[in-house]
Amino acid sequence: MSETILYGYWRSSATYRTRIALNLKGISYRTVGVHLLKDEQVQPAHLARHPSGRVPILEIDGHRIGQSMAMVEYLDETRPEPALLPRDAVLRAHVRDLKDQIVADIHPLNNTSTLARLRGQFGADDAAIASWYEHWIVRGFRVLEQMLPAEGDVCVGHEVTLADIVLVPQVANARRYPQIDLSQFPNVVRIDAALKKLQAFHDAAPEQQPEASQQ
Ligand SMILES: N[C@@H](CCC(=O)N[C@@H](CS)C(=O)NCC(=O)O)C(=O)O
Repeated sequence: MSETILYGYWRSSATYRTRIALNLKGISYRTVGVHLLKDEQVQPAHLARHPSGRVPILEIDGHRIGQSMAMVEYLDETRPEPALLPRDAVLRAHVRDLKDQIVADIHPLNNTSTLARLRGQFGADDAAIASWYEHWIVRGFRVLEQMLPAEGDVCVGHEVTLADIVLVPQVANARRYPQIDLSQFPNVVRIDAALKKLQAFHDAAPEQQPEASQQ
């Protein structure tokens, strides 16, 4: 069987999603670092892997996949246990609804290249960037807070799903901006704390990656 390789950046939340899914599925893999602060994602060596110019890229079963959610769904389709989507169609839709609140509606607005464009094209300084970042986190987390259950350790039902895989990395991103008061989102904070106790989530955390100690 071919080696599984995750091309990513230790602090990237999209890479963090894929690490969680690989761990949940019990797949061993090797990481190849693509340093975002050195713009390695847009260098020819990385573009040759995938034209997106982003991380992560996953090499698995002899294929390369871009987009963290395409990776996670591929893993779920080819390694069905533990399932990352409920059987019930309504619950599946709810999981995808929650997942896209983050993947589609929050994350791209606060991505590194979006923030760089705000600086480069519109002269945004650090304060303006922080305010922009906070705006989209707070708006998105207000939605999540209302959609999440008032009790329990996961986003939907009793099992870990795609929604949990994207929630924890997004909360980690939010915590990088200390002015964002997460106490206004008690359901988000409770579920994040519970999930991070699971081995697959713990081992995938940025601070557990070897690069974290090299900073
Ligand atoms: N929708 C993509 C997002 C990938 C993405 O934007 N990754 C970020 C790091 S979290 C990145 O590569 N940023 C570098 C850039 O935007 O140039 C996915 O889920 O994989």
